[in-house]
Amino acid sequence: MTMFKYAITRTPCRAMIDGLSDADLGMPDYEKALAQHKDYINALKECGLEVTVLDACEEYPDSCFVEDVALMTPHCAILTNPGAPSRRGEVEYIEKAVRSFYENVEKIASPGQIEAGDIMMVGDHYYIGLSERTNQEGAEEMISILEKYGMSGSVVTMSEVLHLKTGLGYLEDNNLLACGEFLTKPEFQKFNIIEIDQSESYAANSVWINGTVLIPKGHPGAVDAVKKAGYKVREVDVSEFQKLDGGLSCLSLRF
Ligand code: CIR
Repeated sequence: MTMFKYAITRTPCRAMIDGLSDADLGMPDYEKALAQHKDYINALKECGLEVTVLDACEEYPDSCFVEDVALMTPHCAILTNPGAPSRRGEVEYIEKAVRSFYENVEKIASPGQIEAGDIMMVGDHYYIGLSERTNQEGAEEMISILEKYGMSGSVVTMSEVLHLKTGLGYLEDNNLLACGEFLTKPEFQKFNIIEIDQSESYAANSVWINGTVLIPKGHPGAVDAVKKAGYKVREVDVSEFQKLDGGLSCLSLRF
């Protein structure tokens, strides 16, 4: 089973209030977001991770969502090429931190576009969602890099949510949190699917870290289901990030 040692996060910038969003939940409160981000870091530490906290980057409103700009595997790191034009420049700001942990660093190049929120790791296999942010070329480039290092990847079609992991969360031990269109996808039927009701869809983006599952606060059905499956649960309030379509996984790189 995968065990994670490290996490990289980035302090939200004041400009986050201008981040990309389709959520229609109002504008985030910056001070509240900062406090929530601190608690998120505490939760990562409680799971045994050594956390690197990068400085806020005012130039890029969405830069706290570090998950999208790199994929960290046990064998190499891959810098992505985000499909959102306003986020492309975030990659160069994460590169130094990524290189400080990895000798092998690869890059996705245009016309390939990919955001790692669209990538779900299951052991040595990586599911890649084709979304508005991730195209076929980006997925193919990613798969050929993964194969070069002895791993594998496959594409998943999707249409309902922003990123693949907006609707899916792998909890190890063959357990998969899923919501909406992902419940019936043939490629996921081999997993023990833990269904997240549409009314709690935001909790499908929960994160397994070394035996504990981080779940966004305010989703009692998800908490019950995950506890019933045998996991320890740590709730984290990330309401201000939800306003920007960002979930728990998006706020860190874990490896
Ligand atoms: C965006 O639209 O790119 C950000 N506002 C939210 C990114 C969320 N990231 C993720 O789901 N992996």
